Amino acid sequence: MRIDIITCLPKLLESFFAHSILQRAQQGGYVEVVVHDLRDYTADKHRRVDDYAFGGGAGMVMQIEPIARCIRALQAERTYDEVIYMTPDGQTLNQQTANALSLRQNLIILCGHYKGVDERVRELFITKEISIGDYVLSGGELAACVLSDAIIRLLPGVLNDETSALTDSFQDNLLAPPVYTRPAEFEGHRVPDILLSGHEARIDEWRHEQALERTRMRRPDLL
Ligand code: 6GU
Repeated sequence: MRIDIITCLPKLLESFFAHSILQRAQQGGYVEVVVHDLRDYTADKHRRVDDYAFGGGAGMVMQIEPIARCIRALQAERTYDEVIYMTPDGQTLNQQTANALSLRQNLIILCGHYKGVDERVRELFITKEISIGDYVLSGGELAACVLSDAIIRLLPGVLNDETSALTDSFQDNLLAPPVYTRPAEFEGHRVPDILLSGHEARIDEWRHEQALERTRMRRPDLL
């Protein structure tokens, strides 16, 4: 998989992808993440990417030309399955969307800023608009990191234990069950006996019950 991210804040994204699982996923060849500085695609000598809104009103709008130039340069090199725009008025991200996108080959992610992009960008280039929740961030960069992380960790081979993404919260619309590690007792608080019993089938059953119970208590909307 290849993910191209278009942003006015490339350094912010580069530092995110230079760590942990995301770094290993790239080093292992499971994903190639390429960050593009939108300012490299301006014709303007001041490298401006935004301008005042037609009709007035507060806030700057991201211009179409640099975005068009960047997306077209990428599309001349390869075919993209989706051109995603990160925006609070997009479809709210969930595990199902992350699963579907993890099966794609090439993705472009455009990070919005200021008052958003010129509407014609959406009409001409964007195939999918994604939000990460009902609150407003100052830019789409953090949202692009969230989306990329959710996708990349699903790629086969990226996680050490291949089954671990399958037992995530949300993967079967249930929250994850509680987990424990050593010591078996901490200041009188013991790990549930069943987990020390060695009965694999009963442990699986216990975990499923706990996941159901936790979902019922915390997120009944998922059931
Ligand atoms: Cl994708 N962008 C911004 N700026 N704010 C958000 C968001 C995206 N998702 C939730 N809030």
